[in-house]
Amino acid sequence: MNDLYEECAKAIIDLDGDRAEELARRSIDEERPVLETIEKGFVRGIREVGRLWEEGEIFLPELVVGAEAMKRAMAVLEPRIAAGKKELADTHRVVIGTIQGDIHDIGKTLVATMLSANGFEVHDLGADVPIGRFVEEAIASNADFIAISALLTTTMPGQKRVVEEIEKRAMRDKVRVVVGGAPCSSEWAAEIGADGYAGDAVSAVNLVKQLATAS
Ligand code: B1M
Repeated sequence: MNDLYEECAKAIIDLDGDRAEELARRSIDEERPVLETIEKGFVRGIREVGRLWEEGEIFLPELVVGAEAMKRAMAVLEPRIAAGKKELADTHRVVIGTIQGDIHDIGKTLVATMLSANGFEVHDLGADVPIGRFVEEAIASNADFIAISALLTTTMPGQKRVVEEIEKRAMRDKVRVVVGGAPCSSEWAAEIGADGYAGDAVSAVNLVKQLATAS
């Protein structure tokens, strides 16, 4: 494992936001690939913090501080994800958010940044987004995709309710729903009638591109 990425992971595990931010800047100075720094460094760190919390080795306030350190690093790195050509934005708009009851927004924001960098017009509603808000924004922005993140098994059913809501409003032919987040899967997407599932930000871009081309 690359030493810098190891240090990035360690900064998060040490709950050290100053260090995380400093290492994020160093990775830019060293011209490291941004996504690689995020995935191989910081994401590994926050997942380890999650594991430590799950096993009772740290407490919730520490998990919160770890997430804050992670967000500081992401704030430095995300603007560096190269902006792509905007030609897809003329035809494809994506409404994205984390489902109601769920405040996990680090992964969702990375997916939103990647979609934007790949030319989609992205309407990011943030976290804890009510079911109806996804649909209202899709109507207002004339979006053809709704991307819904859920990190909790307890909030996943909200993704199904969004699908039901667009069916109820007779919008199913116009809007594709894609889902993601750690507890989701292709099987879950099929079960709730969504159009696809992506396990990470790169796959999310590929999925939306593939569905956009197929339409
Ligand atoms: Co929470 N949390 N958390 N948490 N937290 C998890 C999810 C958990 C797995 C930890 C654990 O037990 N090991 C667990 C869920 C268990 C379950 O449901 N089965 C959990 C829990 C239980 C909770 C609380 C209930 C704890 C409590 O209060 N008792 C609480 C819930 C709050 C709420 O939402 N109502 C809670 C709170 C928090 C913090 C606030 C402290 C913080 C979130 C801060 C924030 O996001 N602003 C936090 C964190 C940081 C985590 C872990 C450690 C890390 C999540 C993360 O940011 N990962 C997490 C453990 C884990 O995931 N291993 C955990 C990094 C991020 C880049 O990855 O989010 O997976 P990820 O996103 C990926 C992919 O999933 C995918 O692409 C992204 C980039 O590659 N993806 C999509 C995501 N969304 C997509 C949408 C798409 C496509 C792909 O659309 C098409």
